[in-house]
Amino acid sequence: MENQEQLDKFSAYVQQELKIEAKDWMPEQYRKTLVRQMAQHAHSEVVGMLPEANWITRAPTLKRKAILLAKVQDEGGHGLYLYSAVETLGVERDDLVNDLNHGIAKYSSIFNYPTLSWSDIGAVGWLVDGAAIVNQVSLQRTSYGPYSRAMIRICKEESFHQRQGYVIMMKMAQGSAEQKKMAQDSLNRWWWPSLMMFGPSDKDSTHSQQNMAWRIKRHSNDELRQKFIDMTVPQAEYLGLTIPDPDLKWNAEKGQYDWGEIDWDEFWNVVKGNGMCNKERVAARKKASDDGAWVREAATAYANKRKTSKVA
Ligand code: BYC
Repeated sequence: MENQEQLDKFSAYVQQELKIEAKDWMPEQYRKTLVRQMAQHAHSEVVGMLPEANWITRAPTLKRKAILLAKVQDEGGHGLYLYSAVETLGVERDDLVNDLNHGIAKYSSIFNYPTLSWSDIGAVGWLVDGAAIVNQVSLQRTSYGPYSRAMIRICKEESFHQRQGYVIMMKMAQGSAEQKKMAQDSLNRWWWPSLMMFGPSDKDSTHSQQNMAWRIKRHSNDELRQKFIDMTVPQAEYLGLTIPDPDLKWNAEKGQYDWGEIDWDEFWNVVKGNGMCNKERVAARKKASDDGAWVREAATAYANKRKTSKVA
């Protein structure tokens, strides 16, 4: 049973920038929304491995291959920290993964777009990891301790990911005319989906208000999106590439960029499962799980055998 006194005490506690830990009392709705967001986040890390893994065998040099392998492996690790952090809220990781494998769970819309060329790997690192960092730096100050600590570690690795993507983009943008064209094409295709990663505009965001009050979210979707744009436009200029937004211009009065309208129909279409790669991504996760069933069975059989022999 939750009473107003408990809820007020909880709110006052998070307002003091104190962290909620796994065994602390929390409103049921706080727990539920954290499970929702953290599970979606964990799934995003795991599904996010797929578009990049697509290029491991085709990386242009051995060095690039080693770097990409390390990055993709890091994303798997991020998924593991996050699944562990969600489990502190009393849910089973198997159930969360099961929801993902059956297409019930949400994950970031961005991973439903295909990686068509090597420069897409640059664009993913630069823009997708760049957007993820802006969001996750803010989440380092989230009120739930295990999530906050996972974010601190993840952000360190994301910085390397963003940098490796930008280095690929530099190489492509300074390469032959054909390579520069590829880099521009990647920017054209990844720019708007990257802006969509921050979620619906504040007026359409269902969870923001309550989650900001509970300090789960520290900045609104639109604030973070603006921050990402202001940070990334000069980086595109340095590369000599053009952001595909005719309405983009510096607003000296506000000290930030003005920019065009996001295609929200496209966003919701992808979120609802009708993006270019939604079905392919879920099928790939399901196949990985089915292919790995024998490993889980063998590990369980071995654990049972050890238990029996110990008892004996
Ligand atoms: N895609 O009320 P709102 C990475 C949903 S991976 C899909 O604003 P909230 C990487 C939202 O879930 C990093 N769905 O929600 C990995 C909600 O639906 P439900 C991924 C979206 O939670 C590999 C509804 O729309 N980062 O870096 O307050 C390789 C209403 O939205 C999206 C995270 O997961 C979306 N983009 O705010 C490379 C960050 N946006 O649940 C890179 C953690 C919204 O009511 N998550 N929806 O059915 C968050 O910070 C927040 O959940 C969001 C949304 C800002 C994304």
